[in-house]
Parts: sequence; structure tokens; C-alpha cells
Amino acid sequence: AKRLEGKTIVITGASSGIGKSTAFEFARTAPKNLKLVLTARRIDTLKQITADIVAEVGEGVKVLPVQLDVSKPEEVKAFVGNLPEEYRDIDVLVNNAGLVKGLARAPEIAEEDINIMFNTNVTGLINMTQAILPIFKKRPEGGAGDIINVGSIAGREPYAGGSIYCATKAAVRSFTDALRKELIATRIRVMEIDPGQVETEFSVVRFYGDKAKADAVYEGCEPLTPDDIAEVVVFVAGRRENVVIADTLIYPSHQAGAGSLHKKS
Ligand code: NDP
Ligand code: 8X3
Repeated sequence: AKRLEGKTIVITGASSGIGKSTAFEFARTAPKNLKLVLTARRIDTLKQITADIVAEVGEGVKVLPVQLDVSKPEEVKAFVGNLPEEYRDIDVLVNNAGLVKGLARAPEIAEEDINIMFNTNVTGLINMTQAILPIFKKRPEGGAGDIINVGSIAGREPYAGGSIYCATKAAVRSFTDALRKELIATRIRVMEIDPGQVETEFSVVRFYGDKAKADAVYEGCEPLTPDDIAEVVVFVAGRRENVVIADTLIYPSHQAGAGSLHKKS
């Protein structure tokens, strides 16, 4: 907790699931002196989460909700400059915003879905990283700060019906690994966290709001909770500065691959 004290942390996709849990987990771990910038498209939800965090941990954590659509390059470009001065000295960027749309197979994949997934999961993550890296690079020793990218098992093991989503997460993986090499002479840590099955709004979004279809995904399974992943995010950010948890893959006990889930009958 001491190592996180005084840090400014930006989380994308903080209105739900893993991002929201990560916000709470940072606040609980370093409740004395932390600044959290919570971003997503749903600003009202972010405001509620902000109030809930402060109600739980107190005023030691400063929380700023900011509306940001990472798939809009102009919004990302304006993001840092629009932050109040006291939130601009960012130490940790959690690139978590992401989504899947549908289970369609080529040649039936809607162009709109392809664009939403790539613009959010890939271009959005890259643009956020490029917006914040100049802040990191101003620090001594070539720069310092943490970039924590949320990938997926889907980026390692592509599956039928998930070609586009899997391709976006494979792209996250390539970008992350190349960036770590580009920044080798600095103290900037580039880390990737790859969850397996986590129950969040992920499947509701995949099935365009159809909650019954989403629930069926988790029937007979015991998925991870978003808190399980949040604990890992906060753990990697809290290591000694010379320790880089470059890569993690996190499954629930009955999962061993993208489509490899043991279902209780
Ligand atoms: P949720 O749907 O619960 O949360 C996704 C978050 O991303 C929301 O806060 C949403 O906020 C935000 N988001 C979506 N599009 C945008 C956008 N254009 N701009 C800004 N924010 C956006 O799902 P998860 O918590 O599960 O997903 C978080 C990450 O974890 C994603 O990258 C996902 O791919 C990854 N992941 C999830 C797994 C799972 O099984 N759940 C497994 C492996 C990886 P809003 O709608 O308010 O913009
Ligand atoms: C989410 C994992 O395999 O359900 O990233 O698409 S999967």
C-alpha cells in the first residue's frame, strides 16, 4: 500500500466490471493518499461509483469521474489537457476499456461491430497510451510510470465466432510486447493482464443487451469475479519499481483455455 501512496491512477472502462472493481481495489489498498481518474462513456454511473468509493474509504482518496470514449481519437487527444492540474501527473494507466460484439462468423460479421471492437480495444488503447507516455517520459532515468493493459485469453487462443475480438486482443498483446522493448532503457513498466472467464457486463454487451443469453454463458460454470482481476491489477502496480510482472493469465479453476471450460451438468 505504501508504494501506491501519492499516485495518480487513470482507469479506462471504470463504469463496470473489471475497471470498476479495480477502482475500488486501488482505493481500499491505498486509502490515505491516492488520486483516481475514472473514465468511461457512462458519466452518471462514474459519478455514482465516485460517491460509493468516497463513502467506503473516506476523503483520503480523491476521485475524479471523466466522460471519455476511447474510440474517439479527438476525445483521447483532449483528455490530459482537460484534466484539472492536480490530476495531470499520472503514474499509472490501466487500459481496461474494451468490448465484444456478437458471435458472428465470416462472412457474416457486421462491419459496424468490426469497427467498434477495433476502434475501442486496439486504437483506443494505443491512443490512450500515446496520450499519457509523454508524462511518464519526463521523469528521471528515461521515464517512469506503469501501463497496465487488459488483454484476454482470447488474444492467445482464437476461437470460432470470436475472430474479431480475438484479433483485437492479439493486437493488444503485440503492441504491449513491442512497447516494453521500446521502453527498455526507462523505468516505465509495461504489463499485460489476461483474464479468462469473468462475469461482468461483457456477455450482456456481446449479446446486444440480451441478459438471458448472457446468463447462459455462465450456467454450470463458476466464473471469476471482477474483484479477482482487480486484485491482480493492484498487485502488479504495487511491486517494487524494479519488478515488472510483464504478463499474467488468470483462469477460474475449471477453465484451461479459451473454449475449454468444464461445465457442471
Ligand atoms: P464490462 O462490459 O463490464 O466493462 C467494460 C467497460 O469498458 C465499461 O466500463 C465500459 O464503459 C467500457 N467501455 C466500452 N467501450 C468504451 C469506450 N468506447 N470508451 C470508454 N470506455 C468504454 O466488461 P469487463 O469488465 O469484462 O471488460 C473489461 C476488459 O476486460 C475488456 O477489455 C475485456 O475485453 C476484458 N476481458 C474480459 C473478460 C471477461 O470474461 N469478462 C475476459 C478477458 C478480458 P461505458 O459503457 O460506460 O463506456
Ligand atoms: C473474454 C474471454 O474467451 O470469453 O476476453 O472471449 S472470452
